[in-house]
Amino acid sequence: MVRVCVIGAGPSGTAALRAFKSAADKGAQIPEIVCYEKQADLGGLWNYSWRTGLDANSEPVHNSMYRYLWSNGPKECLEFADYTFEEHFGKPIPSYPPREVLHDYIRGRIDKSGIRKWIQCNTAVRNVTYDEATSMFTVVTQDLAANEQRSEEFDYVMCCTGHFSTPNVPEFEGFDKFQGRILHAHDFRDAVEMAGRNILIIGTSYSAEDIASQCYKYGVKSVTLSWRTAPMGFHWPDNFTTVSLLTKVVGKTCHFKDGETAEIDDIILCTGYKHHFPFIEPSLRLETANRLWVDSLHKGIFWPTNHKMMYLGMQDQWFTFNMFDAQAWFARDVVMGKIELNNEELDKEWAAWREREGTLEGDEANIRFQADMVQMLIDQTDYPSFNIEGVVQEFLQWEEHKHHDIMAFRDHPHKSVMTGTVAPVHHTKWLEALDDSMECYLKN
Ligand code: FAD
Ligand code: NA7
Repeated sequence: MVRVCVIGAGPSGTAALRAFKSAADKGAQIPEIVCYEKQADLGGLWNYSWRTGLDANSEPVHNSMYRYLWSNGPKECLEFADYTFEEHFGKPIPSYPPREVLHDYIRGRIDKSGIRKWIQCNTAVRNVTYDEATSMFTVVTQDLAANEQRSEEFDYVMCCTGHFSTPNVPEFEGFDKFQGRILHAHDFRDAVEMAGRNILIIGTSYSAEDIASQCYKYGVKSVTLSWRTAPMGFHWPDNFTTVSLLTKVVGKTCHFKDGETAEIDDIILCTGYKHHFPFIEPSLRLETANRLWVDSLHKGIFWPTNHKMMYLGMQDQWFTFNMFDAQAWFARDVVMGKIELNNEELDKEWAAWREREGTLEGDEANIRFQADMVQMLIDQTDYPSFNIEGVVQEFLQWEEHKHHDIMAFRDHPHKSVMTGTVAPVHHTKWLEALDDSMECYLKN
């Protein structure tokens, strides 16, 4: 029997499992699926851990999410087309759920389809190699509870281990003598500890924007935002200052490229993450920057010289859960022989997407690029078709709300293209909602 190894049970890995189960539900003969997950539960980054550094099994902590994290985009833009929020929660819910609510939603789809049994938790993949002679992969795993290594053979491997977990940590002059705390966003957990402090944030993307907002919500004294390429361009509260790139630190004084200075207690490096797959043999290992059209991968999924090696969810992300689904359904159909891939055409197609990526200017063009990628994939599978242009419109409204008031965009309701429902307005404004438990969020 054909065997498929799925590495990681986050949103991408569980999308792969769901894709195969959906084919089985329609009567297809599916391969044997084995999913290895190093954490104790599924959900990937949405499976919160208070830990930083190493976990209880001495593995690097995967989690990069923080305690009071609420969705940074409307839930209507990530909704599964085959399992809506309304189906899961039994009623419409507001548009920007906290972490715990989204984790529950991810788990709900897997539990409903009865495929948790395919996931082996507490099992870390250590090594993946491919043998040209047998056309098989050997996957070496470590059972972290029993502390035992095992080796198994597979016909296909889907790497779904995410790429927002291994931090990119630059060093600036004087860091070794800084008289405060320096941490990367990956290790940021509780905004309450920043109450009353003067913080410096380096970076201008999602982590910078959201951690700065979190710290404001929980009582930070001041926020200094340092940019390298361009500032974020939002209307920040009065205790925020935007400065150029950090050049050096002397004691607690931070110096910036354009001559500004600031007295800082804590420095938070929101400087992004690395695609890091040390367990994949070098000849099949994805190396790419965080971008919309990643290096090498045909269709954004398949290793160019060996299509049996697949990567899901490796793009920079506007679309998330339903994009992973689109990739998973497509990858499934390649495994099951429903879609054939032609190398020559794929090389040309890859180059055309890369060229288009190079011409993108502004958020709308970026969102539309990823929307077209999702459309290209779902057009060829039986993933429930959904109104992708409708999702783009929700994204554009979200952008407008953010630029109008960065501290209030989460108070707006959005419309689901899956159900047609406009979300209810949450009972408490985001800035005042300090209890982010699922129980509190779901209260009418
Ligand atoms: P992950 O969620 O990272 O899951 C990968 C899984 O692989 C993990 O469970 C991990 O334990 C497992 N794994 C890793 N290595 C191994 C190994 N060697 N062996 C076995 N298992 C392994 N997206 C949104 O849509 N909305 C948001 O609001 C949002 N907020 C975010 C906030 C932060 C701080 C970050 C970092 C990301 C956020 N994202 C958000 C994007 C996020 O990447 C996706 O939502 C999603 O979690 C990606 O799913 P994934 O399965 O590809 O990767
Ligand atoms: P991103 O989106 O990859 O952004 C990384 C940021 O880090 C970006 O603003 C970079 O600036 C900046 N960066 C990287 N290296 C440096 C150095 N050396 N100096 C200064 N600035 C630097 O990562 P995020 O963590 O924000 O977001 C990842 C996910 O987490 C995302 O999907 C969210 O949903 C949450 P640049 O523009 O390149 O100058």
